[in-house]
Amino acid sequence: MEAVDSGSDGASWSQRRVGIVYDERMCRHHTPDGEFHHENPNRIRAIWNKLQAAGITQRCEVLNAKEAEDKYILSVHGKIHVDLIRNISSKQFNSRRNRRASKFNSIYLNEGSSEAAYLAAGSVIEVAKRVAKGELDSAFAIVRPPGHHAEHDKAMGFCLYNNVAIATKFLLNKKELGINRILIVDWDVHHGNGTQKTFWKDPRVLFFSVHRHECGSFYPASDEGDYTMIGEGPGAGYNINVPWENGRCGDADYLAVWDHILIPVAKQFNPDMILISAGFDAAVGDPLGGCRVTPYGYAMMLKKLMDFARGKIVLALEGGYNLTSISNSALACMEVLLDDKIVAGSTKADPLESTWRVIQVVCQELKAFWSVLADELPTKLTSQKAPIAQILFSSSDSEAEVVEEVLQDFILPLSKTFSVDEDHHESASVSWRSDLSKIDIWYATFGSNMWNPRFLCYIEGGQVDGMQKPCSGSMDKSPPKDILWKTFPHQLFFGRESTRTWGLGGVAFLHPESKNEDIVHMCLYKITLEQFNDVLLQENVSSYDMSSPLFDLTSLDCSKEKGSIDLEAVKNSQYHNVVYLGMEQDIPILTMACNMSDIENFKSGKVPLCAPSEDYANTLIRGLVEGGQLSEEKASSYIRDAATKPL
Ligand code: X5A
Ligand code: ZN
Repeated sequence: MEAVDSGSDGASWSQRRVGIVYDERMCRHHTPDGEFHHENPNRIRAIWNKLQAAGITQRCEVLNAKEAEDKYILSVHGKIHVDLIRNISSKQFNSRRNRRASKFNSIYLNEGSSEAAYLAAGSVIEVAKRVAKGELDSAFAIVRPPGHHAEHDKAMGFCLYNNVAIATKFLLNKKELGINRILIVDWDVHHGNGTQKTFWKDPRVLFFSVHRHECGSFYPASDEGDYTMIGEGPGAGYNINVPWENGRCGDADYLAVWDHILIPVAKQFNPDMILISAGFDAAVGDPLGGCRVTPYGYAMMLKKLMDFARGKIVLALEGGYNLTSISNSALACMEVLLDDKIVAGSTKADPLESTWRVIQVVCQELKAFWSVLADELPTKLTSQKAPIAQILFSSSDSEAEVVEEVLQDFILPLSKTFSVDEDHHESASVSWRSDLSKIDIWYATFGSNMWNPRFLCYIEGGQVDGMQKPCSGSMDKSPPKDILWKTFPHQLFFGRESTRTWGLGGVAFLHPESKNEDIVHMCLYKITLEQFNDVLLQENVSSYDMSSPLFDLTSLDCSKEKGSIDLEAVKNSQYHNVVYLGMEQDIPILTMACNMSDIENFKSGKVPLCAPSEDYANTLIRGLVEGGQLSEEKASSYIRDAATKPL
């Protein structure tokens, strides 16, 4: 576990106004007989205590819980249901309570239940209102009983009133708040059936739920949670279910769903506010969930949502039954809201195979409503077999490489994520793509990318002959606008013993400094600076999250001036040094090389020079031949020379 500092400078206004609501009265809802129940008062106590011990509550605006007014509850629930919940706790109901509770599915009731239910709903309303008004930037409501299973006239699944649905209706009905589009993200491990029903035909509310489904056998065990349930009438397309086929899902699976479904759709939907049904029962260690999300995973999921609605986010607790897991997860989320730091603790790098399948069917189902989902997922992703972890820790990898890849996957992305300038927080993370998409550059390649089909994987995604794993592709999948070849006075050489993409054998490197006697053949692709960023990320096998670009206009100027620029965010990777090679048709030529200290490491033998594997060499030769640059024979000797010439 490693903490990564935000890098935000203390001088700027770094203190975000984050609200938090907790009230001991919500602990008075418990089983009438004192029997153990997973949904018990210690859940919110544990979270509250953890946040206090971590110094979080002291930095937040702590609000007292408020009971919701009936009129707000009635916007979601029927009168009969409200009457029942209101009266269930009074003395004369004593004997009837158990009978009443037993009529519901997974519900218990005692004399404290009504008050707790009103406080839970009222607390979410209260913080949502303050965030909507801008009195708070964001907030977390530590409430129970949970809400997302509760339907119009039905308590179920430990839920009495649907807290999040009630607060959502409240915001929409208070026109003066100016909240017209709300995104509800339900990451509780169970399907949010009650919330789905409430907004089934309502296009003002985009309901997104990711949950264990298992063909409708996991609680609440119906086909309502299936991906085919997309809403109806004007609400068609505004209900998105991501149904896991099994448990075992972890950070990589959730983040893949975020990257390929939720975040693109959120961009298109452009919510005025986000409410999160924040159950933590998908957390690793949960007794009911069976999933493996870590605090780091929750932090990343939340962080990615902060780019929308100007950060107006309200989290409301739903499920989550391992006291330690929910406390640590909640803490990680609070740290994201406070924008200060994040803790890397994830170990699984790749989504399950079934996850790609689910992502694909969801996109299929909804692409007619959300054009951003229409892009085909790279087909190879859907048949992905080899988890990165296997390759990561295979015996052929040097220890340094393992350490470096772990660094790239878990530490580096964070340090970058949190160095976004406070004042430019929203604009920087949302608009860099469209800015950089207007600028063309030549990306000069000297390795396997000289073979066009291989380079296209970086744009379109996928995998070609010889590659051990598929690429994710660029966000903008338009092909290069032009391709041309040039030679430059730099040395090509081969180093390292193996790589993730090509397996055993050295890969191509470029000496960053030019020397007259050297010559390297390069294939230049005219792509946008936005695409170049996506290529950079893939070249450097990092899971840096791109909330800001790796290489922006300032970097471009800097590289022109200095000849090259070393990228901090991917500094432990192999092609971190962007080298400027001059202009061509008024467009800058950029390539990716190592830096001089890497050259020293190669010279000293600290990192081995190593001839390319046959497969890899053949890919380069193929590129040179198909590109019309060299005959097969000349190409082979060109590669052979490069592999044997000393540095
Ligand atoms: C809110 C929540 C779970 C109900 C499970 C019933 N409910 N077996 O997590
Ligand atoms: Zn749940």
